[in-house]
Amino acid sequence: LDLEQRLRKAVQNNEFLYHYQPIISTSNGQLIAVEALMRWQPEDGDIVYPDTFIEPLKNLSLELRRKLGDHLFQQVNQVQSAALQQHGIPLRVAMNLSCTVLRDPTRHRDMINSIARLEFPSLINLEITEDTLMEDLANARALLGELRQLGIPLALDDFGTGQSSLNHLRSFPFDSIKIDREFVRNISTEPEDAILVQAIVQLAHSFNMKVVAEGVETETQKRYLMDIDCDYLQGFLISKPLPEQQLLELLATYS
Ligand code: G
Ligand code: G
Ligand code: MN
Ligand code: NA
Repeated sequence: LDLEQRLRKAVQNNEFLYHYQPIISTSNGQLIAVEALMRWQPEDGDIVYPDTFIEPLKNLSLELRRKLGDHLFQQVNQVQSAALQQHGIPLRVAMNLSCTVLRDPTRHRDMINSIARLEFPSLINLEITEDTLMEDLANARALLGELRQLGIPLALDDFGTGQSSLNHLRSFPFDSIKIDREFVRNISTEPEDAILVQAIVQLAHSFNMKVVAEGVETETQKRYLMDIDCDYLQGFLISKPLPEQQLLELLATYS
C-alpha cells in the first residue's frame, strides 16, 4: 500500500491520537495549558510523527478529513473530562489550526461546531502558524474573527521563521505568540538570537500579547527567558509531549 492508502485506512481505523505537551507559567510554575500534537499509531508498528503525514493527509477526501477531525476533538473532550474528574483541573488544550480547514469556509463551520459541542469549549486555544496565516489572509481574517468572538484565545505559532509581516501582529486578534524553537536553541550561544528573543517579548507585550517560548531544553535557556519576562515555557526541559494517561499522571503533581 502507498502512504495515501495507508493513511486512508488509518483514519478509518482511528489510528490517530494526540500527545499533549505541557506549557507552564514562568511566574508561578503552574501548568497553564497543553498543546495537542498529532501522532499516528499503526496497529502493528512504531508511532509516526506529523512531519511524515500532515502534508499527505491533506489529499484525503473531505469525508475522511472530517472523520479525523471529529475523532481528534473527541480525544480532547475525553482528556479534559478526565483531568477535571480525576484532579479537579480544568485543562486548557491548544490545538493547531490546519491549513485545509482554513482554506475551506465550509470547514470553518465544522470547526466552530466541534468546539461548541465540547463539554468545555472555553478551554480551547488555537494556534496558527505564520505560514498558514499568510497562505490565505482573507479566510484567516474570517475564521479568526469568529473564533475570537467565541472567546477562543489565538496564538501566532512558529513566530519568526515564517513569511508573515510584523504588521499582522496588530491586524489579527492574537492573544499570544509562540517564539519558534530555532531562536530559543541559540539563546545562550548567539548574542544576536538572545537580543532578538528579548525584542520579540517586548514587542508582544507592548501589543498586550503573551509570549510562549518553544523548544526550551536547558536551565540556562529557562533562566534567560525568565530574566527577560517571557510569560510561558514549552519544551523538553518542562516535559516532552505525553500520551493521555501519562499526562493525567503528571497532572496529579500539579493539583
Ligand atoms: O510534535 P511534533 O514535532 O511531532 O509536531 C510537529 C508539527 O506538526 C507541529 O509543530 C505542528 O505544526 C504539526 N502538528 C502536530 N499536530 C498537529 C495537528 O493536530 N494539526 C495540525 N494542523 N498540525 C499539527
Ligand atoms: O506546533 P509545533 O510545530 O511548534 O509543535 C511543537 C513540536 O516541537 C512538536 O513536534 C514537539 O515534539 C517538538 N518539541 C517540543 N519540545 C521540544 C524541545 O524542547 N526541543 C525540540 N527539539 N523539539 C521539541
Ligand atoms: Mn503549535
Ligand atoms: Na510551533
